[in-house]
Amino acid sequence: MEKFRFLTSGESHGKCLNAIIEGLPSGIEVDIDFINNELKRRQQGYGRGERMNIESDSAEILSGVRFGKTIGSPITLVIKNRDFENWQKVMSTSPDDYTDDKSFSVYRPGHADYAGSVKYNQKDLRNILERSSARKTAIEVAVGAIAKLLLKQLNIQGYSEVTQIGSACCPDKFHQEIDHAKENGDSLGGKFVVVYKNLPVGLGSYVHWDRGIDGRLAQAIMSIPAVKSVEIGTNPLGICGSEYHDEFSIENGEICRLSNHAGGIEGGMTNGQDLIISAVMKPIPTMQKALKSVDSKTCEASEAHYERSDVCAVESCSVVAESRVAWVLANEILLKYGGDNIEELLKNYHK
Ligand code: EPS
Repeated sequence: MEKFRFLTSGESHGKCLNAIIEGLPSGIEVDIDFINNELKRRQQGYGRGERMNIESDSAEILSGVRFGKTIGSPITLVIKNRDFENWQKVMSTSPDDYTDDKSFSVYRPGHADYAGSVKYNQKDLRNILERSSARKTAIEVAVGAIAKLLLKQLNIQGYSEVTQIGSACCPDKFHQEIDHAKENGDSLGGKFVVVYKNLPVGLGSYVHWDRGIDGRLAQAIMSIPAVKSVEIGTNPLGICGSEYHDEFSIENGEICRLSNHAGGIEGGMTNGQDLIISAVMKPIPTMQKALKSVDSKTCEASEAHYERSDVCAVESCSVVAESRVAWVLANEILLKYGGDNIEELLKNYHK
């Protein structure tokens, strides 16, 4: 069920990225500096490629906000791709501008190239790369920033942290690990954790499979490009039940827990503890080191296509995941408490 919904559009080297959001209450304060700071956070992180020196993402709000507050109508967001200036001909929408400059036909293992080209019957793999690129996560973070602004009104806030890069589990070693991969023309993945605090009890439900908030969160994070696994709370493998499950106690008349292995979710519902989700990102599939591949035009063996890319983007990915969790939480809050305006939502929430 969706209350808060949106669509995005835009290609990596196209003119811009766009979003239309619908279903947010009126009266939410929209702080454009906060949105742009989130965009800046997503662009940071050691191991990002040259593209990040070209882009300096900022969002423009085209509708749905007046004098700094939502007015209940659909919100339109746009982020311009600065790099478009260098790709105008290549990304033109007009048949008169046809060029095969920047076209490629050798699949990159691990990317969407192969399945995407079969599915959409495209000979030029550029047509697959452009939308499958993680560039689109920029506009998703702008949408997430607005969801975060709604959550902030309820004093719900989150953060994320990178916990592993390649084989290094200690931040002191992260840069070294990335430098090493870069020297070898290779790429690296890693792991991160997202935490949200001060959630109410009972977001999501156990009554039907598609209403569990754990499933919804897993879908939202798993579909970030390159994410391969999502985990909620402590990985329970090898831990017996008596050690894993979070025992209850009473302190000053309040029901408390002695641990939080469940990561704040039991039976598909938030239980009032901190929400803790971690995810693993695979190494980026575009890399200088030549992987074995096939040229889709000649059907002959070839080295995989390479173009400018990042060496490691785990830090960015963690910011994207924070945003996606914010969408899911905002939707669940609106489903549970309702409200067409912020006053109504706050009244229902604090009842
Ligand atoms: C990406 C390839 C690189 C990344 C890009 C994702 O872009 P380019 O091909 O232009 O060098 O920098 O990420 C972004 C542009 C971004 O804003 O995060 C890919 O193929 O997924």
